[in-house]
Amino acid sequence: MRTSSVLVTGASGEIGHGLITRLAEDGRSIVTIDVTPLAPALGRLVRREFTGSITDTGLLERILAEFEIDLVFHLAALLSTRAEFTPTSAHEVNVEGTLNLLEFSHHEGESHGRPVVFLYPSSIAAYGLPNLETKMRAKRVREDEWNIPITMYGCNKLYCEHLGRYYACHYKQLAADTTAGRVDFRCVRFPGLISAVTVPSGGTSDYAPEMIHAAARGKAYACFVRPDTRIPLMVMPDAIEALLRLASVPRDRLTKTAYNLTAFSPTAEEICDVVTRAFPRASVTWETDLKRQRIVDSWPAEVDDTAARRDWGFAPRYDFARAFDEYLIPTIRERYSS
Ligand code: AKB
Repeated sequence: MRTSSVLVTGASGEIGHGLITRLAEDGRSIVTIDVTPLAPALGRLVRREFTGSITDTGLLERILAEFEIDLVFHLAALLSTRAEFTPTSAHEVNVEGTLNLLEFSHHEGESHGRPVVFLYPSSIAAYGLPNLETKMRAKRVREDEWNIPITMYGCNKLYCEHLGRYYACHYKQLAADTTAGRVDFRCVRFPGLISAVTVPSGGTSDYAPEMIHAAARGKAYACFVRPDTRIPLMVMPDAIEALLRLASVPRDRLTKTAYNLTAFSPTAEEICDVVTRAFPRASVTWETDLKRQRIVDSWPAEVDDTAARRDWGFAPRYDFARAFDEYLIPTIRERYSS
C-alpha cells in the first residue's frame, strides 16, 4: 500500500527548514525533493529524501508510483536576483518545474480520487510599481493592483498563480470528460522573509536578513539599498504558520487564488537602528546597488492582507518590535554564541 504523505519541494531552502520541522512535530509522513541534500538533522525527520530536480519528470513519476501524496508544498524556486542573471534557467525551474508539479498533483489526485492540496508561495515580486513616486502614493496594495512585475522571478510567480488557477478550475475544459479540480491550488504572496536560523541567497529582499545576521556576528555589512527603502517583511515562524493554516482551511472559505500576507514594513534604516542597538559591534554602511534598488523600488511598501485575515484567519504573531525582541535577536544571539 502507498503511504499517504506530504511532498515538499525545495526542501533544503529557508522555508523548507522550518516547515519540515513543524510537519514532523505533527507526525506527518514527509517526502522531499531538492537538488541540495537535506542537512542531516532535517533528513532524520523525513520519510524519504529525493536529491534531484523538479524538472526531472522521471523522478516525479517514481514518487507518484511509490507514495500517495495529499498535500504539496512547492517551495523550489530561483529567487529574484539570481533569476536576473540566468533568466532561462529561472523559467525552467520556476515555471516548467511548477507545471511539472501541477501535472504530478493532477495525476496523484486522479489516482487516489481526492483533490491534492497544492500550496504555492508566490511573492511581492508579482507586483511592479513603475517608480518610487507611485510606490509612495500606492499605500497598501491589493492583490489585483499593479500586477506588472519587472523581474523574471516576478513574472514567473504571477504566471504560475494563473497556472494553478487553471489546474484548479479549468483544466482540459474542452475534453469530453473534464477533470478540473484534482488540484486544490492555494497561494500566498509572501513579503520578504527573515529567519533567525538560516541566511537566504539569491533574493533581493536579502538585505534585511543579511544585515541582521552580519550584525550578530560582528561583521561589517554594506547594505545594497538606500536607508529609506521600505518593503513588507515577515519572520519565518509566521510564514510557516500561514502556510499550514491555509493548507488546513475548508476550501469553501477561500475567495481568492492568491492572498497577500504581511507583518511589518520598516525602512532599511529602521532595521539598522534596531540591530546596531542590539549588537553594538555591528557596522552598517550604505552602498546602493542602483540595479537591485530598482527591483526593490518596484515592490510595494505595504500590502493589504485583509482577504487572508478575513477568509482564513491569517494573524501574524510578530510585529516589528516582537519580531526583534522575542524571535530574531535572542535566537540569532544563541546561534552565533557557540
Ligand atoms: C526575493 O527577494 O527574491 C524573495 C522574494 C521577495 O520573493 N525574497
